[in-house]
Amino acid sequence: MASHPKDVVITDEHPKTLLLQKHADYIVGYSKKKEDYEFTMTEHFRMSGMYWGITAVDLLSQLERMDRSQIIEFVLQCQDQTRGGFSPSLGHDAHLLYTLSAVQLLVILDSIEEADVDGVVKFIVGLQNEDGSFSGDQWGEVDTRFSFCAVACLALLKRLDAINTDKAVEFVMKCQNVDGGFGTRPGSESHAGQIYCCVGLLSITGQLHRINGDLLGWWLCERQLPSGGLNGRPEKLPDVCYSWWVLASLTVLGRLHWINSSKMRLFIMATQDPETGGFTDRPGDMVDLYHTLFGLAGLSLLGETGLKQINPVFCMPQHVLDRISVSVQIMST
Ligand code: GRG
Repeated sequence: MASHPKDVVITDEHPKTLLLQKHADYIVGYSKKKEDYEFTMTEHFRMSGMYWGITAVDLLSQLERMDRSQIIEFVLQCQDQTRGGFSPSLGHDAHLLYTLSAVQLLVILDSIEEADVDGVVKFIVGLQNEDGSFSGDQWGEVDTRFSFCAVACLALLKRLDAINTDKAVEFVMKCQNVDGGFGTRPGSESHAGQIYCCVGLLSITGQLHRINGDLLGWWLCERQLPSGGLNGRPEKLPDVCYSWWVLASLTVLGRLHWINSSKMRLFIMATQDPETGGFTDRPGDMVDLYHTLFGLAGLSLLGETGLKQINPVFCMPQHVLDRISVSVQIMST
């Protein structure tokens, strides 16, 4: 029996150690099965799927197994020649979500100069609204996720001066709640994913002093359930992806040690599928690339042996950010 109504039970049957080679084989295999049902059904977010896979396989030190030139060619084909942004797949519309994934992929693969960088900057600049917020695309939806995507992209391209960063920060601050967390828009409920985006934006822009680290750190630690897993907001089930959104935020706040890391590690380990490789949201479910990246990335933050170090703001291997000399602010405690 779970000791909490919205929790899962971890048993001795679940994996306890990192099945590193299984995960590398799962990701490399996924990229080769282009006729599969699952591959076809993920076309509408393919660019992000590729970023999840490439980042994960680099954390596992097996990037050389991926077809680098094929990936670069795909990414470049997805840049909208008129708008400048990237679409998730050929024939889809450009969006900030996939523009960040595309820029991350090109930076990881050391080929950003092959893209129309001025076009990307123009696309992002055109999406900033008068109040400092960002729309995701031409259709206008506003979300703090898009603020993060815009600022993270420009930081990677070293073109942050192209937008009004003061206004971008002011908008994010308007999305902060009395519990210390952040939501999608002013007045929206705090959610760990949005918190990651807002904390990341404030880190990139050097504005972390605007956060009450103790209050937000407390809210984030409250996400840990008796199983060791984390949920994204109160009364919700744990999901391994929050081992990224929450642990990365705590890392930036300088409070990662506030979490019970041994229980966290066991929960993440239990979400591995020993047969197929890959990670699931919760023990026993189906694996996918999204949960595989965030399971591995969470373990990397916890210092797991055999994994490369991940950057807590950009969710990219740290060696890549060192290569391009992009650094982030971490709150001192
Ligand atoms: C570079 C890693 C990276 C990200 C780019 C898109 C983005 C920036 C961040 C997304 C942050 C976010 C909102 C994550 C949450 C994703 C998620 C599990 C949403 C599900 O929400 P609900 O309400 O799930 O369906 P819960 O867990 O609350 O039941």
